[in-house]
Amino acid sequence: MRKMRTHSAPWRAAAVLASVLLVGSVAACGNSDTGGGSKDDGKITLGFSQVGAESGWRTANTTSIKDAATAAGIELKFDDAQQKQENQIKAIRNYIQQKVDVIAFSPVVESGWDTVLKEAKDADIPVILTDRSVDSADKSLYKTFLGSDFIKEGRLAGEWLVEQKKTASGPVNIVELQGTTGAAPANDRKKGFAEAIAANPNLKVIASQTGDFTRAGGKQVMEQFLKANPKIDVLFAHNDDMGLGALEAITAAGKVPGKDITIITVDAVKDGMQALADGKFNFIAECSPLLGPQLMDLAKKVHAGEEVPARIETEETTFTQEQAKEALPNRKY
Ligand code: GYE
Repeated sequence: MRKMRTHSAPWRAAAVLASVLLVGSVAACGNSDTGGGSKDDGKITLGFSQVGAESGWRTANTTSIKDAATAAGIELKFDDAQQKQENQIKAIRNYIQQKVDVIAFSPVVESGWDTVLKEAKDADIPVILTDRSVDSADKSLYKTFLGSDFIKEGRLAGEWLVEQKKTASGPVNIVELQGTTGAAPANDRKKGFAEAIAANPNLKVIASQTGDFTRAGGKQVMEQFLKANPKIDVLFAHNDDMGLGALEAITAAGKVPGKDITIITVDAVKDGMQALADGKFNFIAECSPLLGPQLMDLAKKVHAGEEVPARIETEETTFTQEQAKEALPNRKY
């Protein structure tokens, strides 16, 4: 800036004010170099806060996002929150401070996001929810939610069971391994499953507890279930990994998984599909982790100020043991 020739107090004040305004407007502009957002090369910067690395699904999801960012020429800032909401909030605040162009995240739990989402909105940074949603009443806090219909996944799991057990004359005892407490897929899969099995009063969930979506959690909780309940007919696990952990507990208890205990899971990652093809699992409702390409597409659109649908649902299917055998050779994750 050119130096002022006069040194009178009003001029100095005006000069200071002018430079403050100038700096302010440059900093507010998402395309400035100083902001750490988009560079002169025109690259979009996307700040992404991932839940963690708790499952095969999550690992595949992370790979999909990283690969898709590279392919789309988007600069990705990636943070692993280790299944902690406070870490995600910290990461989002960092992205706001760095003035990234777009923020995306997969909220570990559904509640408690309004404040930080409001901060992003006030900073004019569009937010995309991916994989899991939030329960905020104010839908203007984010641009779109890209992910699966978890209620439907739970329902499909339950409907399959209702069909299998339609001739059962006595009680069918079900144990349930829930996902992370407060997470959308845990809440919704539980709900969808419960709604579906209500069609047959013989089907009863006798125990339901969180295994945190991990193999270790699934194994440990299944051990407790087996100790406390002499007759378990069915296990519904909210993801493959917990089901895989539970297999160890079931075998150690001298029972045959897939025969003595019918096992239903969600996800259809490779290890889950292998267990299904091997006859250890009985049914999987698919949940696709390959959200990267769609996410990058959305990031470009919201950055350009284009309208995007408020909800984009992932397409998915279900697998029986026979279908798993067929699909396994071409399974990418
Ligand atoms: O099913 C589970 C993962 O949010 C859909 O999170 C995702 C779930 C997935 O840990 O394996």
